[in-house]
This record gives sequence, structure tokens and C-alpha cells, in this order.
Amino acid sequence: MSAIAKPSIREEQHPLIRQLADCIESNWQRYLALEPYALPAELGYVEGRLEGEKLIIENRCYQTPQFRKMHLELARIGNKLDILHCVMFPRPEYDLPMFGCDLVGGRGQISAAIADLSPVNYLRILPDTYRQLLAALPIPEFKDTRDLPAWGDIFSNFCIFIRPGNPEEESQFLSRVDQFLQIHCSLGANATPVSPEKQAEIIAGQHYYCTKQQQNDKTRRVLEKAFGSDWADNYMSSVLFDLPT
Ligand code: BLA
Repeated sequence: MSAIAKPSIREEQHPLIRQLADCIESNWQRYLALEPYALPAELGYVEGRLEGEKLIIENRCYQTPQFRKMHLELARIGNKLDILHCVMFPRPEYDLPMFGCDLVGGRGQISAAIADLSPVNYLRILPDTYRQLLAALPIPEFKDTRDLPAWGDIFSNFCIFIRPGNPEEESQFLSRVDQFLQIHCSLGANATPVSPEKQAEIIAGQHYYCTKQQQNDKTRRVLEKAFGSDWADNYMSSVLFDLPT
């Protein structure tokens, strides 16, 4: 039996979102021993309203020995806006970067596709093994690369942030994220714990990452409009980017 439940709102979403959701889950299942992760009560599946359109949020969340929380969220606003959000939070005992990915689209077009393995050490550089494996990947070429916002200093040199222009670019993005996940899940599954001093550094780095992600006004605005600002604050700080303890 698969650990991952079906069906899902992805069947109605943009094909790149559906393919990426499937890709994420198949890498998780292939490399990692998944256990359920309980999100705060009532936040697994949520419905609200934004400008008369129904907003549906579907969350799936797991944990493993090396990852405290692996969160895949799919959201849909009427047939206006489709969103995929995914973050893998390593346990601070392991020197692993944060995998993060966001796809935002509407009316048949993805406007933002972003994926990264983001470093969390003081120098904000990826561990050597990651840098070597990532540097050896084929270099994708996208016509429309987008500029990161001011809070985006958390991302690595390998971050991609694009507006895919055609199906070939969509599939290049998909295979790049697949490569990130293969590297990350296989290295993650074999990671061994670090010293307590190093753990303190990693906790601080994960804090910094979450604090910056919480500054994304574009995410906040969508959630605020549908559910109000208290709900949006709580959701961003307890579900999307909760701080490690
Ligand atoms: C951008 N995120 C956006 C945008 C929207 C959302 C509407 C603007 C799209 C555009 O400019 O074309 C909305 N994203 C959401 C909502 C959720 C979501 C509502 O995930 C959840 C319910 N965001 C992440 C993660 C990353 C991320 C994990 O959640 C990266 C690893 C990045 N999203 C990200 C960035 C932008 C963005 C960098 C562009 C922000 C900007 O240009 O100001």
C-alpha cells in the first residue's frame, strides 16, 4: 500500500503542478521512510473565499528520521490561481539544506516557478557534496528568468526562478527539480548527526530562512484576502514556515 493518499486537487490543476506534485511524492517514496506528520488541527484541508471564488488548500505532510517535516501544499482559487508549495525541513541534527519550491499560475500559464536547495550554515554556502553534485548537472536555459525579491538572500546560486515560456521549458524545470530531489533525498537518507555546536548554527540558519520566507507579501496577500490577517499570520508561521525548536 502506498503511504500517500489519493485522489487530490492536482487532477484539476495546471499540468506542471500535477506533474511536480507526483514527482515530489515519488522521490519521497523512493528514498525515504515516510511517517505521517500531524499539522495543527483543522489545517489539513481548508476552504475559504477570495473575491467570490472558492479557495481550496490541500496539505500533505510527512516526517522521516532526517526530516522533521516534509510539506506539500496544493491550493486552487476558483479556476483563477493554482499553487504548489513544498518545503522539506531537515532535523537540525543533520547538516542538510532546505529544499523549497513554489509554483504559481493561472489561466493556463505558470507565472512563477522557483526551486532551490538553500544553505543554512553561517556562511550560507551548500555542503561540498551538494555543490559538487549540483555543479555537475546539465545547465538549463530559460528565456525569462525573474529577479528575486529583497528577502531572497536565503537562496543558493543554484536557485531557479523563472516564468516558463513553453512546454519545453516546463519540462526542463520539472527535470531540474527532479534532479534536486534525487540528490537531496539520497544524501538526506544517508546523513549522520553533527556536533551540538554545529546544530546551534543550523537552527539559527533555519530560523533565518523561515523569517525571510514569512516576509513574502504575495503569499500573505492571497491568504489574507481569503481568510483574514490573523488566520494568514498563523498559517504562515505555524504551517508554511514554522520555526525549528
Ligand atoms: C511568489 N507566491 C508568489 C506569488 C503568489 C504566491 C501569488 C506571486 C506570483 C508571481 O509573481 O507571478 C502565493 N505561494 C503563494 C501562496 C502559497 C504559496 C498563497 O506557496 C501558499 C498557500 N514561496 C514558497 C517557497 C518558496 C517561495 C517554499 O512558499 C521558495 C522556495 C518563493 N514565491 C516565492 C518567491 C516569489 C513567490 C521568491 C516571488 C516573490 C516576489 O516576486 O516578490
